[in-house]
Amino acid sequence: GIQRPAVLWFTGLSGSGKSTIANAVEQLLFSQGYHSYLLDGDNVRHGLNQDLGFNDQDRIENIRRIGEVSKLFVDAGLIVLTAFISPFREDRQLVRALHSASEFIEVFIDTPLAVCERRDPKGLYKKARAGEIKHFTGIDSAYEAPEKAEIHVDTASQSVVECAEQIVTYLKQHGYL
Ligand code: GGZ
Repeated sequence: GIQRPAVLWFTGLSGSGKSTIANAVEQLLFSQGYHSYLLDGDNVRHGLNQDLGFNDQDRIENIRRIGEVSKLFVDAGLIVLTAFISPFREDRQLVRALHSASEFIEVFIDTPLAVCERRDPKGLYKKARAGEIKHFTGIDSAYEAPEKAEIHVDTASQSVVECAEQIVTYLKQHGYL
């Protein structure tokens, strides 16, 4: 169908569900005939940004490059989804400023640290607690939660599919779809 291009900029802790929910949104969009593209760790941190790690400077550069790439994909006419922790408010603000106002939709995947740590799907929190991983977000590196995200997703009260539907509903109500 006809779509107004934009970026859905997911932010949240490791294990919060960003990638899972972004994938579910992509499936909904695809099944309704819309064209989207998902940028995540698999296709960005392993390629374009493989020179970057997790200290503050590298995270800042990671987000800066992803912001620029998201702009290119929006210019190409797509609904772009990005699934990165993007822990620093200032960096998200810089990406927002790169896009025109209605093109940038911040999506806060609000899952408390305690829940992410209990899930610990890759065992990374355990390693971070043991000091085997340094600068881990939420443990010894900051996560600055958004104060005015366009979409606030409460993962405790909704299933993955309901979270995805909340986001697609927002896009429809605001004239993107
Ligand atoms: C946070 C880390 C770290 C550290 C490796 N801190 O749960 P995951 O595994 O799949 O998602 C995390 C991912 C975070 O990369 P991002 O590019 O999203 O981060 S940022 O936006 O801050 O640049 C986690 C893994 O990489 N990982 N080390 N120290 N997450």
